[in-house]
Amino acid sequence: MRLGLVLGDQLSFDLASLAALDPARDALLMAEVQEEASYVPHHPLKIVLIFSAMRHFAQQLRERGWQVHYVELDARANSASLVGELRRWQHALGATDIHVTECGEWRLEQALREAQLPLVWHRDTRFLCSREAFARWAEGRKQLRMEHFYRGMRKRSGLLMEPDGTPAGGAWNFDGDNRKALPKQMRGPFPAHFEPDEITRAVIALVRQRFSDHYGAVDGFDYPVTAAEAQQLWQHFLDFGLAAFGDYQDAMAEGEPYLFHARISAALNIGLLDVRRLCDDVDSAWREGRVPLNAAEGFIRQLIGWREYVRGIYWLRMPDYAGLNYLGNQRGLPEFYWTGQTRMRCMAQAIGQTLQLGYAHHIQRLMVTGNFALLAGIVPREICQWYLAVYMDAFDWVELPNTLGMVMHADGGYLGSKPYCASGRYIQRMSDHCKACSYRVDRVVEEDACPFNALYWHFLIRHRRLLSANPRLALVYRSLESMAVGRRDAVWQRGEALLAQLDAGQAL
Ligand code: DLZ
Repeated sequence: MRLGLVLGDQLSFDLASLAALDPARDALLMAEVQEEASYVPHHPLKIVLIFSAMRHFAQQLRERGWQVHYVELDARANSASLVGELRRWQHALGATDIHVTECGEWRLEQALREAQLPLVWHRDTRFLCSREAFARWAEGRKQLRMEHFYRGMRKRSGLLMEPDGTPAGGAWNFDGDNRKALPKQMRGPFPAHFEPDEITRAVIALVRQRFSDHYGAVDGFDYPVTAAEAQQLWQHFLDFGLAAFGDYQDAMAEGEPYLFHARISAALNIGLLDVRRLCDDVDSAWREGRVPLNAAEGFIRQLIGWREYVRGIYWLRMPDYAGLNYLGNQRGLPEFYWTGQTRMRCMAQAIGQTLQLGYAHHIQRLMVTGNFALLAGIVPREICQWYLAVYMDAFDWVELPNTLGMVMHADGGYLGSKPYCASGRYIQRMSDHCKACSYRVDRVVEEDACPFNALYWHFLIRHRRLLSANPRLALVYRSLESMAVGRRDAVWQRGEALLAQLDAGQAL
């Protein structure tokens, strides 16, 4: 007989390895293992999501006639690793072949490939662009720009395209419309909430008992754990979120963790939703006049642009990519990333909601917690591990290029054409945090000045040699040059003092 492995982020009935097997003759293995749950200290909510969704999926596979060997974390013989479980079950069942679908993470795929098991590999067809197709696209190109990749994906898929082959609305990108601050009194739609059932409640008890040393709350779990529930979450977004998603996708507001964001990335990344169906739904919503084009285009760009592009880069460049540190950063991750205890209001809010919900949206990740790590010169590996641990949707293939490349510029601009460094002014423009902050965003060098301001200039000064020739930074380097020498020294000194505080283990 043959055995199929279904991983915790492969919970789709159309998984390629399932299609290759026969429920009448073959068996499946699913295993909750300590190694996967602790190679970084995953947020307890993320472990609940994965174990509960795995248990629900195993039940549904059995209902469809599959023989599923499901190993719970507490099972007596659990060997604590996926390789160990595969060995154990191959032996027990006398399996001749083990069918697996490409892993999301290089780490696990490497461990499986080195394990000397009779593996039969299948492509992960849940992505629109295979690893091979991306490598072909990348070959011979001087620069890999997301925008070029995205245009190709639009043409290939026909999404938001006119019959004559031009992009809908005459442009590929409506980003200019998508940077509005949230008007006062405006609130996002009420979030869709999924009450834990008996299976999820049992998993919550297990996680509470076994992972109490991981950062983050376990209470309040309300995520979808089946494809049907994930579909409800998606429909909720189509009905109430998508129309305003474009306009306010970069906005941040106190007490509004989700705003008009879909919150579907975790369900999508573990296989409960299908990217093609999501894109078709958004395309239809625009064609039927239910949502404006800037919202539809902004959303589809995230899915067939960024998401597929970062996965392509990951598989093209791993494992070397993970070790890059272009800016030579040496500072450890400040303790307040794990506690949220900082007087910087935007950071406290973004980290606080992350610890509470395992969620922050892309601008909080890029321009608040990410921007601070960039400006403060945090070792890329440390901040990457933090993102991988704390977010419900984080898997290495998506988190590493986003954090190491886009946030930290540690790949020297391979993925993004410039570092996304910004002062407190950006955060002030896009949020209401600064009004409630104990620092003053309109000051730079004083004791009570927003730390982002001096750190921004300090970053530009200390990396002048590497960054000043970048045409996208020409304007900021010109304003640095035009700063009076005395002022520049004061800004540098304030930056030095802030970094010294971090080095002394003090929160800002
Ligand atoms: C993230 C995760 C966790 C927490 N636990 C498990 C597990 O116990 N069993 C499993 O099959 N998968 C788990 N996962 C997802 C894997 O880490 C993921 O499949 C790999 O990172 C490869 O993409």
